[in-house]
Amino acid sequence: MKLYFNPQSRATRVRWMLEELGTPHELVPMDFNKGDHKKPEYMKLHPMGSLPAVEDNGKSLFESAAIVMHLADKHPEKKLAPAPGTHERGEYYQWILFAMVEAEQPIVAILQHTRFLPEAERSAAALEKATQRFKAVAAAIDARLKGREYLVGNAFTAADVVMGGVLVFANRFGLLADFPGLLAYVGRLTERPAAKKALAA
Ligand SMILES: N[C@@H](CCC(=O)N[C@@H](CS)C(=O)NCC(=O)O)C(=O)O
Repeated sequence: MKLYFNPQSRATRVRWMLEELGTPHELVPMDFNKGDHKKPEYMKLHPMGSLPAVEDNGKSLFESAAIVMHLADKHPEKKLAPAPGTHERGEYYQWILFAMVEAEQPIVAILQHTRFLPEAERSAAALEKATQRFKAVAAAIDARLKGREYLVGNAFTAADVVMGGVLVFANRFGLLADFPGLLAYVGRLTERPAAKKALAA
């Protein structure tokens, strides 16, 4: 399997999953500065020209969480996804979508309005809104993790890879400082050998 990869991108969560599974893979380096991700060849794999995408036997997939979930299903023997149709499977979808839709969005907005956007385009109001939203989302994840080590069924699953990918990114910018439970969770996840390998800069 080929993973189109940049260490400063969401491709790291797919790499983490591949490492958890022990799936042999090739990292195809993508240089954002050179615009590798917008070259016609790559745009055939990803219609938005974003990372990550994977390619295997002439077939490709994009969207980081979709790739992670697909990999978990391809290897049921690794038990990184609850069985389809069970309540735990529902919770697994719930937390993966919560990570992608509810958690990642305010994190990106906070970073845009503090670092990434040119100063003239930053908005104090948008920053405040995203900050309040992130606090509520972080509190919800924190509450879920009270008395449990992982998000679903008290075993490590691909939901932790997706949520971990999002929270590790947030933590890099100090956004988890008020949430000791989330810091402990991120600490547990990043101690895993697969995470160490995948998240190393
Ligand atoms: N929802 C997508 C987001 C993909 C995305 O925005 N990737 C960033 C890097 S983390 C990117 O490639 N940005 C450059 C661009 O889209 O032009 C996913 O999770 O795969």
